[in-house]
Amino acid sequence: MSPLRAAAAVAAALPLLAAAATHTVTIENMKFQPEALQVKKGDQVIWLNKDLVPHTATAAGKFDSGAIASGKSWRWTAKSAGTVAYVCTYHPGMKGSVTVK
Ligand SMILES: [Cu+2]
Repeated sequence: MSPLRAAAAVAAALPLLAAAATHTVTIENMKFQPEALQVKKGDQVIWLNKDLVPHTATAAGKFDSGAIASGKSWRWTAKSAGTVAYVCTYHPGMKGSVTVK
């Protein structure tokens, strides 16, 4: 790619970068809130643990936060479209999903 075309490609990508949003899933009372989240490709999702016990946000083969300690958070960038269901590996009854458009 010529330098000029490369510059044009970067310029074309800038509006997308500027539009990226951050969404927070609060983990509280042994629940992911919101349980079903919709985001756009490139957006970031932050899981914030407000419980006193550690939790995870784990989608086999897609993402795995590992233990998120009380008061801590974990961040993931949505890169491909589709719905990803996830659980907390410590409390399998805790379920959530992220739909990436
Ligand atoms: Cu948990």
